[in-house]
Amino acid sequence: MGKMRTQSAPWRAAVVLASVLLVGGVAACGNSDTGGGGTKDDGKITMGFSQVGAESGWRTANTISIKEAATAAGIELKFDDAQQKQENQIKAIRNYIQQKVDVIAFSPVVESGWDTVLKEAKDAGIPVILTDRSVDSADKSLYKTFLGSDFVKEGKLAGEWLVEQKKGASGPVNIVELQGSTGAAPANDRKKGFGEAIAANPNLKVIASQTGDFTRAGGKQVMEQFLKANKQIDVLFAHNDDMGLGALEAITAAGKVPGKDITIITIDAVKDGMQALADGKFNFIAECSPLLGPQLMDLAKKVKAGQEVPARIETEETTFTTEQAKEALPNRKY
Ligand code: GYE
Repeated sequence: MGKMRTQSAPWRAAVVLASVLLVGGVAACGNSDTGGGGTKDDGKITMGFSQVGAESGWRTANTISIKEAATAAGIELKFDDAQQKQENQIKAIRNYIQQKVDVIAFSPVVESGWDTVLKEAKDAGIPVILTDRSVDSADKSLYKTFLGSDFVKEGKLAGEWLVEQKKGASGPVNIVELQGSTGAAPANDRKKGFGEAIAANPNLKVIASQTGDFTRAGGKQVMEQFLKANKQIDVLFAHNDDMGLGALEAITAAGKVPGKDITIITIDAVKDGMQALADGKFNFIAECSPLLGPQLMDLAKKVKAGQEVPARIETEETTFTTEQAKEALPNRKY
């Protein structure tokens, strides 16, 4: 089916018609059902995907990756942007259940409160794949697999780098933290990992920690407050690049030099973040890859075919210093 994309329009119509007739014939023989929850038997997989929103550069790259990979895999994608609201995601998932899609995939905006709707999907026989973020449901049978990063590890890598940088510090090192969206797995986990790592040096103290909602505007606004309320800020740990980029504006406006007066550590490594790191405005980034599309489509095909998939698939990631960012930037795709 994937090859059809290269056909010209009249040809495409003819091929579609031919395949409808063909599939109709196969369906009449009653052997075209490959499992999954959908009742359609045209052989084509339909995926309903509920995205968090468009809050960051990471999210934009993730959405592009998913849409491109669906096209490449010949999977029909129904896509919904939840604008960072759980209620919108629940609504989208219920729509997908009603439409009897073959697979539902989503990136949960927050960790909690999914059991009811996931149970509805399960009862309808529609498999669910979690991508990017997980849920805290105790019942693991509510979803087939979770594809995404280890956020605790990302926070830990950020903290460990700081511990190493400040190992000679004799006095207190004042850290402010820009958290991701309240209740989101990457916000909870990055905070945890970072906190655990910096506990190695009692001089390192988080003096203020607040959500900036993973957005540039949020990062800027909260950093302004931090700067007003705290005389001495030595380090900023932002849970993503976008909040760090927003904070740069607040820091510069306050007459401080980012990357020098205040050490800045972020997570993601999207292009704008990597540029700031290469320019010496950021000092360290722990990578979080948004390019989950191809793996997700692969999993959807396996799940639909009734194959076993691992319960957890972790994204491979690295970290970047200024020197490493300079090297990596020219080939950075997103
Ligand atoms: O780090 C942030 C985005 O869930 C890993 O969400 C994702 C996070 C990412 O808004 O930039």
